[in-house]
Amino acid sequence: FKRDHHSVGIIGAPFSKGQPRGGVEKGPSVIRSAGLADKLKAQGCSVKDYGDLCFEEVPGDEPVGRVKRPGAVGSANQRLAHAVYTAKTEGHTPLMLGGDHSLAIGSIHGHAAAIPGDLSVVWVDAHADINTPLTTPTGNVHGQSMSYLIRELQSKIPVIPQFSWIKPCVSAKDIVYIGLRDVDPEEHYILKYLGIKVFSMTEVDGLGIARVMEETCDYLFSHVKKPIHLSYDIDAIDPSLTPATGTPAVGGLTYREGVYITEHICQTGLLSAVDLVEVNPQRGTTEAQVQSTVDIAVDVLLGCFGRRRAGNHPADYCLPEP
Ligand code: 4U7
Ligand code: MN
Ligand code: MN
Ligand code: MN
Repeated sequence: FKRDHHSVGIIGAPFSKGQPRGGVEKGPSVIRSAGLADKLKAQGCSVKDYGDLCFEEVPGDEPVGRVKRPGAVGSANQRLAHAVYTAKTEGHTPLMLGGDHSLAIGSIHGHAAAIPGDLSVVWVDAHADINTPLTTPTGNVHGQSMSYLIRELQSKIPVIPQFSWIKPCVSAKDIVYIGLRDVDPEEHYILKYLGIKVFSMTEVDGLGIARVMEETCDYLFSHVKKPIHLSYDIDAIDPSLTPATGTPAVGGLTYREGVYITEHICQTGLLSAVDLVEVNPQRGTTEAQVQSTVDIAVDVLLGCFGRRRAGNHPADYCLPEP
């Protein structure tokens, strides 16, 4: 088991136009205010904060087919891809704070461009976010992100000029989903059609989270060990714990399961980039609900970067002599 000391490159992505609800653009600021950087440093990480990206207004951003706000989503993700690419090539593990989950397009794209071979994706979410522009029931890009990235799906993706820079860069066999429980029929078909590995909440219930993570790694490492992109939607966790999010779904992960996933991925030594998305401080009904959501998001991230519930100490710690 390996737990290297990451240098974390924090990238704030205050973007909400991949879905209709305001407030998710405040995610980066509430997560930073909860002390993320200092807590990462206290557990031995070095941290470079790249600050928040600035996204341009796109006037007259009419839908293309069903796809809403293609101009804003396309341009924000192109900027994010460049930022993630830069952080990665500068030697950091990019940590993208969203914003909505459409941002996984740019984050995964930039990550893939910065590494020599392919990457694998662990997608932790109540939802599969794999609708194509032709199957999406809502038109919201945060429910379509994966469809633009998977090589085997490209013959089913119509041309969207604002997305023409996106090069599909992930193979279906290199993806694992964890936590699914609200999947559209068309998405369920796509998952089966591509043979994608899924641990829905049914598998989490049946196998337990420890076996789910063991099987996730056995599956991903069965050929070559590829760098892992972890894309973590906070709505994977049960909405009784993380209610401040745009599309809550009952029956989610416990706090302990949610953190166990990140502890386990951390100890593979292969974690190469992380997204934490869909924290929306305007969706909680009380201050306590927002606080709980943000605190859990921070704990999930600390688990990604070496925090263990058993405790941690610096490698060079020496007991004081009397
Ligand atoms: B999230 C949905 F129809 N599937 O496509 C869609 F139910 O990033 C929801 O996981 C997508 O929060 C949820 O709009 C996107 C809907
Ligand atoms: Mn999502
Ligand atoms: Mn979701
Ligand atoms: Mn793999």
